[in-house]
Amino acid sequence: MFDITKMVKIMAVKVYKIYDSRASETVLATYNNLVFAQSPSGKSVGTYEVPVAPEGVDKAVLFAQKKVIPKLDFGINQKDFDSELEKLCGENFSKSGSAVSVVLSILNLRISAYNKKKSVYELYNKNPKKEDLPCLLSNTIGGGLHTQNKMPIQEILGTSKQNDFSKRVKDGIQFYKSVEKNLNDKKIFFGKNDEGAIAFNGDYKESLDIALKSRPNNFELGVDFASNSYYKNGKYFFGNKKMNERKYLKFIESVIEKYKLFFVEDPVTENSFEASAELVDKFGKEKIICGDDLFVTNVERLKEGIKNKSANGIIIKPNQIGCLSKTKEVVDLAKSKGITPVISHRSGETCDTTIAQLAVGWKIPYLKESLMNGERISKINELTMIYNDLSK
Ligand code: 2PG
Ligand code: MG
Repeated sequence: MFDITKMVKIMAVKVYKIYDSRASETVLATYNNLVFAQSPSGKSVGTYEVPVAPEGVDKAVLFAQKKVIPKLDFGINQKDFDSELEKLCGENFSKSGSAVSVVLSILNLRISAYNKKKSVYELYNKNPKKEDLPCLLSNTIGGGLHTQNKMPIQEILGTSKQNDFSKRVKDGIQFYKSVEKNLNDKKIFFGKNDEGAIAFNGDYKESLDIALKSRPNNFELGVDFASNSYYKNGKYFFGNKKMNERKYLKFIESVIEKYKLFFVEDPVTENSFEASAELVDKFGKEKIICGDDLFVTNVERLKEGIKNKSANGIIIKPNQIGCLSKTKEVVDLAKSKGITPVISHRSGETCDTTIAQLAVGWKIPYLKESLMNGERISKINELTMIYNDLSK
């Protein structure tokens, strides 16, 4: 029999192939052209992440249109939605990939917010305060897989410790501009990389020296080593150095100390739970030793990290695990164990601002992003709007 409700739903929720900030194919989902969700993708990808689109974006979109959307109700309880979604998309979203599963998961949440006439963050945070706005970890000088230069460190990040969110944004921008000025003064040519971070052809020392010199007051430095990208067959190939794990750990410790890094992401490769624990043991009281490729927002890997005391920080990226409920489970577990969650953009981004909303909704203390380019600053602008609303 002709089912009118199903028909309406099919017409209302649509998915499209679109392009991200790197002009790579990704997915957009919309409900009546009123509610939107878009999916990002990474370049320095952990082995254990859910793949973006195993058979390409065209097939993923077709799969969503034919096999997934017609069977789903939208605007329902997020956990119920995500569990139905996973049944249709295959265990760990293996059939659909994360581009489709994440946009549909986000779309469900956004439809729930729309139906309740609320912002996404208000669905979770019943008593939001401007103190719930995150500190920013802003990628400012780039290397690694995101940049064509000789710097093995993927990201040099800065964070302002000021209480007021708007001052944190200003400090981050000041840091970026003062790096630009210091490079200009030295007549060093530079450009921008995948994430809008400054790209010049300095080695890691020149890059960290410039960062140290350009810091505003109340400002601290961090790095994402993304060490998977320079690890092969048991050795770390860092610039012109080739090191075994022991030697490499000593080297990392010296960099952390020399540059007073307060945030250190993926210093060791993705299966090195024990080596990472050594760094936590040494620095964990004052610094955040954070796992990204190590955990890939996966609750089982986080449990392994908790058992080994491998990290006191965890990067949170919904598309690594495929849906929002599984992401929230990881955030909740991390918080309950005193592990600091850091919600993060991907290097291939869109103007979707859901991670900014979730940062406030889930009370996540740090948001990792970059302050340049539309697809990045859109998250900061979303937080600025929330800040203004909560300041009234
Ligand atoms: C990272 C991210 C974001 P990508 O390694 O933390 O900066 O990069 O999205 O390429 O994995
Ligand atoms: Mg990383």
